[in-house]
Amino acid sequence: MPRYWLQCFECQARQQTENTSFRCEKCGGLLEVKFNLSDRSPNWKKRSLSVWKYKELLPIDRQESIVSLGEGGTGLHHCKRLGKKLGLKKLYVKNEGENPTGSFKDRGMTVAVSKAVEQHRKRVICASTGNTSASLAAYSAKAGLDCIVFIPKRKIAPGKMIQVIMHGARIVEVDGDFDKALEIVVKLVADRRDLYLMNSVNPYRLEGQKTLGFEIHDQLDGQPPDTVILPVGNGGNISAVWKGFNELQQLGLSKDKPRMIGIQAAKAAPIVHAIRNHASRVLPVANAETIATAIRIGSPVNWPKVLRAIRDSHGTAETVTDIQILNAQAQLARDEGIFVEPASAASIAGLEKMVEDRKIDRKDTIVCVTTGHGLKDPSIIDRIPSSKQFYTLTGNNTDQLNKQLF
Ligand code: AN7
Repeated sequence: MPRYWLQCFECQARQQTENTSFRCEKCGGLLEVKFNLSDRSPNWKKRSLSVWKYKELLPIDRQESIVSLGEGGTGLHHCKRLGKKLGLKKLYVKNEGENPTGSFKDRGMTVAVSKAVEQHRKRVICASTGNTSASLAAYSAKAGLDCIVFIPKRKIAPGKMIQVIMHGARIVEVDGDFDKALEIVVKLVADRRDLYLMNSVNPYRLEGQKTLGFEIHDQLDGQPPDTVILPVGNGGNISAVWKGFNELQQLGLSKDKPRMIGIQAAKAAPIVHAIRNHASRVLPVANAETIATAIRIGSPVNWPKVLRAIRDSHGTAETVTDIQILNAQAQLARDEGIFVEPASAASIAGLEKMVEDRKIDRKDTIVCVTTGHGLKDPSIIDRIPSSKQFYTLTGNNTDQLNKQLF
């Protein structure tokens, strides 16, 4: 029996070959990596926290293939001050902005770029709302790969844009949104064997991202939390983290699994609509719009995986408005010293809304995943909720300043 293989998420067919679009050769469904978990008792205890700590459960065959910038091992911060305001004793933030390029994407990219190297690929491609392209550009630089990214014109946060440029990727600005960019990229890869697709339909990427679940479990001393709350765009991350918790259970390392809660921006919330309507499919939302450009996605490709993660875990999905996102972003920064980008603050905003609506048990252990660093998006500077922070010194009049300050 092999250590791992590719299998269809829908019809369970084991894949004989790997096609360029990462779709099932029988039914066209999404693929996932399956591991033979029966004869595995990994001894992880002595290793320090990182994505590659869990290498037995990552689909890379040769150590020499690994392309790493030191990803994973991010902080799980006990948020006592914010927790107190919300009446929650066990509120944690898993801060993925602490990764090398400032987002959770690095967990997936280290694995998928390693796979590209292992398969002797020379050229990688993705569509992106920003963080995927920033991460891919960096890992491609490290691996010496030709990197091409498709991004929606003028809708990328400046911090992400500078990363892509700095790491030397070639950039195609698409007149349209992320959904259009991905559509073009998927068409491109279908005809060309020399392009390796790096969006989250690439199942190897999600394997790296599942280590987010492993780490949370480790950092809570081998206990799964009751609830994990994440922002959702394409839905790769929530599905990957759920897969991680499932594998821990299958390995006998965890009895329980958390409920998975996905948060979307109110005007980009196709998953929330489907969950609310008990629908079997997710219908795309046209003209998705939000200040959280990272999750400005109307047609999430991983929707079948997201619906299953939320429903199997007895979780749910919620919307938040841009105002709620901006308020939560400032509150987390001011109460906890954690500065995250707007999309990430959606998880905090969603938690606050659910606490208010009494949809969260206050005794629960709750982990909010903040997916990207606040410095990614300085463009929101004029929309930070105001508090009195600026004072003026006129001439040398320190007496007057003293009166203002103290
Ligand atoms: C900060 O970079 O889709 O639900 O192209 O950057 O796994 O899509 C980014 C997504 C959440 C949503 N938070 O994750 C891209 C891209 C941040 C993000 C998400 C993204 P998925």
